[in-house]
Amino acid sequence: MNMLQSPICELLEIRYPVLQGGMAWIADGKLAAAVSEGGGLGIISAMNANASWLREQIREAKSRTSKPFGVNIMLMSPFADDVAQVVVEEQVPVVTTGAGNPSKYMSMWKSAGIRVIPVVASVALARMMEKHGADAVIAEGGESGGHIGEAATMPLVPQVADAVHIPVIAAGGIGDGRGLAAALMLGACGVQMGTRFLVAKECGVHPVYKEKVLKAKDIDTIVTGRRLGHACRGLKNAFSREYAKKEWLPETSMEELEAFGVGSLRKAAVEGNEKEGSFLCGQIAGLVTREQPAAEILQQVCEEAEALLKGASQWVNG
Ligand code: TUI
Repeated sequence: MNMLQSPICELLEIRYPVLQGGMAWIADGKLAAAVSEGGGLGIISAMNANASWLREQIREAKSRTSKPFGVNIMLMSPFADDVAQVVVEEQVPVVTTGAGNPSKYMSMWKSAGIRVIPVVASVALARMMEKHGADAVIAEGGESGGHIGEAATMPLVPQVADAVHIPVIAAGGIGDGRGLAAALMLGACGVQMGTRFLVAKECGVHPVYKEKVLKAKDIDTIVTGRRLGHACRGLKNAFSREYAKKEWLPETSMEELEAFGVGSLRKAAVEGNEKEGSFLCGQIAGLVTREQPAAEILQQVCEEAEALLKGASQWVNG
């Protein structure tokens, strides 16, 4: 049988060229192991947690799978230095980073034999990461959930692909085989999906969160946080609407805005608090309508992409 082939499959020792996004408060050792067992690359989100929580989750993943998995390090975390050390001690095969510039950790990770794949939201950072020895980059467009940059996926991916010689993985607005096939056409070697895996059976996020993503329509997300310099995309609800209203009022101080957001990710993912929670997810939520095992998601997305790519010659005459 024909199969999708991509340089990142060899680089990461995975069957399908699909990574699971590192979702704060959501992507734990259990989800990561399920995605890796299914043939993709599962990723544990180190988010704002401390070293001992991360170590526990890494061990949980190792107990559930012998396949490679990764850890996503959110560089704005107060524990970034600590968790950067834990991935070395635990010999995690792959590290992805987000929300910043990981240059200061690169040589430590590379000499530990870790494959390093920073998330970039610009060509400039992609170039810098290649120079620092990154094995690949994830070019993430503003259709993504969570913290986002300025460019959308469609223009970002080909520009990053032209700028670097290392493999590029596309992220943002990708949730099915069409998105994967399109990403390959844009010059990517694979994709990262968050929102689609958020509703995986093995994902332990609060059921209210899953339900909200499954019910979301195309224009149900909103971007907040631009004034503080960390734009974040999530579902429209009482929390995000209130934030959006407060955000640009002259009487709202930066401190007040910061304080308003504190704890909101946990309230959504752990408590399922519909009013006060921040339900981060991508614009592709409108396309995500069914809870499925992670392995089934991977197989379906890749089979769909294979069929589309095989049929693509229909557009060429002669
Ligand atoms: O990081 C993400 N998504 C996230 S992180 C997160 S937790 C959070 N909590 C509070 C405030 C903000 C976030 C929720 N979702 N995606 C990867 C990503 N990285 N998207 C965009 C970037 C990015 C943006 C600018 C990476 C680097 C960058 O510039 C770095 C520099 O210094 O040049």
